[in-house]
Amino acid sequence: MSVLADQPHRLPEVYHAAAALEPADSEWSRLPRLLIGVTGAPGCGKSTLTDAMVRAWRERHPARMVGVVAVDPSSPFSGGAVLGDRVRMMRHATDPMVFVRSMASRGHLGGLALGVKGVVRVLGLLGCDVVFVETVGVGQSEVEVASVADLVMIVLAPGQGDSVQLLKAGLMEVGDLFVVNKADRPEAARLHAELLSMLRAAGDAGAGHHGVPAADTDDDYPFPLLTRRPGATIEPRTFLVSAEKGPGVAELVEALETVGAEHGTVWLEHRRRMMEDEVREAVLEEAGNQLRATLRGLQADEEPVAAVLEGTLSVAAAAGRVLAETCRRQGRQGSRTEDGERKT
Ligand SMILES: Nc1nc2c(ncn2[C@@H]2O[C@H](COP(=O)(O)OP(=O)(O)OP(=O)(O)O)[C@@H](O)[C@H]2O)c(=O)[nH]1
Ligand SMILES: [Mg+2]
Repeated sequence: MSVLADQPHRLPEVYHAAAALEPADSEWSRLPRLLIGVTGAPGCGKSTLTDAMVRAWRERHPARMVGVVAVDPSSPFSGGAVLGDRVRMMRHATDPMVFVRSMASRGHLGGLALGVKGVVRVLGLLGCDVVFVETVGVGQSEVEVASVADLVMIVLAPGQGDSVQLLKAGLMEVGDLFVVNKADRPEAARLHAELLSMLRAAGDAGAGHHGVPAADTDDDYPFPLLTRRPGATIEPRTFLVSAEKGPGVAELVEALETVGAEHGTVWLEHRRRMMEDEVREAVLEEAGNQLRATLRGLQADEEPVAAVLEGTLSVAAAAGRVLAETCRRQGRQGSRTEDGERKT
């Protein structure tokens, strides 16, 4: 308790330690009940759709809180989206049951995934029932969004390249819910039909072969097997909606709710694994920071660098000494902290 009270800056450490020590009753199980990643090409309507889903969710459950994490790409090409997102989300600005948090990223989630996880957890602790994480689908981000969400929603819209390109981008493996948006446009129905037949064909080809890499497909077959990302829990489903005009949104939200109710327990297991990964990442990062701090203090004429230069110590042995020195310093620091805690 004293760490929490006296050293608030150490809160993240306390968080990680609690997750590692008490997995049966810790924060990973208090994450939002539904954690949905929303991704897709720039301009396909992710923000408009998220906004519509938030509204529909609030109407269904007036007493439940909703969170939105909008990962804003800071790329000059889509920089304008930042303001657009904020303006659209302003609709919920006066709704005390909706929390919106924007985060900047340079084109993809990358190292930001850790930050997104943290924000999602805080939203869960605040009591958000459902959290939507919106990321622009460029390159790897749709794969990365799967590492922070239970369900990955891929948004498509007519006029954004054909669906064959979609397959090449590897989206098929990642998506759980494929939403063709802008249904009010005439080309949307064709895109939806195409997508459906591709999913069916890929599913037929892949039946009984889940997990087989796409490279194992029959060369004559135009579509790769429908392999799924690790952790995928449902068979992919498609939807045709108009985020702006409304049709289809209620059905989509209904499906989210049904899937959430059916898969909640499976997701808990998935979340536990995500949390374990997070602890591992955090430990490695912290160890790296401490080792770098030790290295910064080393001069070229000091041990063990000098010994390596003189040829009396191997590089590997020098690395071992730096590690030992780091542990020694940490030990000293640790005992000081404990003394401090005992005194309080
Ligand atoms: N016709 C039509 N236009 C839509 C629909 N949904 C969104 N749009 C329009 O599509 C444009 C992009 O919408 P956004 O919601 O900003 O798309 P986004 O995917 O969040 O865009 P980025 O965040 O920049 O990647 C806007 O001009 C919207 O008004 C729809 O259902 N029908
Ligand atoms: Mg957007």
